[in-house]
Amino acid sequence: MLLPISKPVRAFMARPESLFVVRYADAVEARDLLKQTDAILGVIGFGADRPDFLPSSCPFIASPLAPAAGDAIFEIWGAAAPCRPVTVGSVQGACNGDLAFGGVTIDEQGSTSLEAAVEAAYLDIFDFLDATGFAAPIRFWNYLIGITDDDHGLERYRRFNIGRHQAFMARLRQPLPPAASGVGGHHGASMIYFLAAHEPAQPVENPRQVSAYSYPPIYGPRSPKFSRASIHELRGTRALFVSGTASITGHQTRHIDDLDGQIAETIENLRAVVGASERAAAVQLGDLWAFKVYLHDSRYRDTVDHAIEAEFGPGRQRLYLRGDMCRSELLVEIEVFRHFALGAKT
Ligand code: 3EB
Repeated sequence: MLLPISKPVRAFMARPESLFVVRYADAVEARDLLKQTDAILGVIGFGADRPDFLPSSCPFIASPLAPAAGDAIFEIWGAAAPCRPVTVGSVQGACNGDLAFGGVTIDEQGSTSLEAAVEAAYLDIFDFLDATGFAAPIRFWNYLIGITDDDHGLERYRRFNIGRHQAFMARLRQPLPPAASGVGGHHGASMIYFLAAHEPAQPVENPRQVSAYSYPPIYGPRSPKFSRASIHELRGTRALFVSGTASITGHQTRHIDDLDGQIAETIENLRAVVGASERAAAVQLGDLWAFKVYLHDSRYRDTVDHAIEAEFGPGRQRLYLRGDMCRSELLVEIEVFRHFALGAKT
């Protein structure tokens, strides 16, 4: 599938090639895609356990979130170069020369508290990164069961933030955390998955929002450690990860009980952080946009879809998931990955 292209052809190509891509595929498409390539970093299942068509060497992790409608969806991270599987402790992943992927289940049964379980999971991730030589996480996804549930007087998301903070303080070897999403689900176990590189991604903030890592303590004893966006740059190609983005300005939730207001504010925030990212990146960012949307209620799907299409144009990949936001007043959260296509297919 990924034939090398000659140097002169490369020089005339208008757009760079990507080092990695994402595909949101149903089971039929996923089976087909996986037949075509051995360059898979990892697969995440939404509403699905590990599918039988997945080669045993391919990392897979089941998400607690399910699609907002329809059958199972697989999030497939493909790479420009073949990947080898690697397991370090509780973290299962894969890597090639440029990138690593990993996934870990948060072991609450084996821990005294959620924060201890989250800290242990993140410490395992840092062990994986040390063992594989990938110093820099560039994107995290955190999916938690019962994210806004009370646990002995402290909300589970707030306990999650304590555990993440502890591990980042001890082991994160860069001044600012990368982009992330933190969303609640209802199936199976809480989990974290991530992408990593050899050099940190460039962090970008949203001028309309207080940095999450500087949120005041009204949102919990430890702030959420993530940047609003990460720009990953390597050998002339740049990808953009926009964190989960919602109807928050400053640090406050806006448009409570107003879906249209929240969608408009969220899109305004996306526009602002994408604009800041384009200014921060000296060269072009990926022209393929993949949207992942978390919905408090699956019935919001068409409304949000029309808004995304009106703002960003048709033909963009979109994955709609039923998810609980980390503030119960938030009805919708949207993340984006912008990338280029993999090398020319002939
Ligand atoms: C917010 O802006 C919404 O805890 O990793 C978005 C993205 C949110 C990531 C996280 C939380 C996280 O605060 C919530």
